[in-house]
Amino acid sequence: MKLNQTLAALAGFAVALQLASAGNLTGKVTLGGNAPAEKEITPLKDDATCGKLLGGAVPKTKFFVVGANKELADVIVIVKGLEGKSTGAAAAPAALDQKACEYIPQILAVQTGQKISVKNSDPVMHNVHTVPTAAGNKEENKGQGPGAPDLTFSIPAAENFLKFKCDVHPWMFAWVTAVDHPYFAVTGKDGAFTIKDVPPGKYKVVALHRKGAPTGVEKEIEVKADGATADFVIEVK
Ligand SMILES: [Cu+2]
Repeated sequence: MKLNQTLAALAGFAVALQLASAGNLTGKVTLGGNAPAEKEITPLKDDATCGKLLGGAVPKTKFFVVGANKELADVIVIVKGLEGKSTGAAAAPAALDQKACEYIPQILAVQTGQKISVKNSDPVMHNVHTVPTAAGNKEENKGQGPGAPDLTFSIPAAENFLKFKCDVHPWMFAWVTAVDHPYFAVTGKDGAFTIKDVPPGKYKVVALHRKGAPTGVEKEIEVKADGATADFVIEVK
């Protein structure tokens, strides 16, 4: 075996070893306290074109998506201390849709540099206007008429809850968190999350909710080959 082949084989072996010892971080996020009642989005309901797309549904804010046992969706859980390991440039694009004049989903997390494909499913004009606050991320504003091709965005620098809005419909928002590595997840309606293949080690993990404390709730964990668990409670102010 030539030296290059030997080195390649060794490198492959090292990757396999690392993956073999990496573990999944799983857990559940619940809400502490009672969420305030969601508000009806009256301008959407009353809008001549968008209102018709609702099919009679009453549009409401979705600030707290809470289950019967306080399971909290739309919480972004991030392992800290792994910055600089983004594989976003090679990752599959994330998707945002504009449907019945709302963003779906309204809470999204991506890697830095990952493509975000934004669709317009409506027979109306939208514009996708990003309003970043972190250095290194620039404001963009692109119109998207009915049937127009998907728009592509990407966020170069890590930022929590970067606002995507539509200037035509002032109630339309999505909040996109960009993380500088792949070790994060967004909780589902069951409040659960899984972060796969975290390299073994001790970490701080933060759970962020858009209406919670900006610094989130932190826990210290140790990931071993059989993984780790961490549950969080997000308190309502
Ligand atoms: Cu719009």
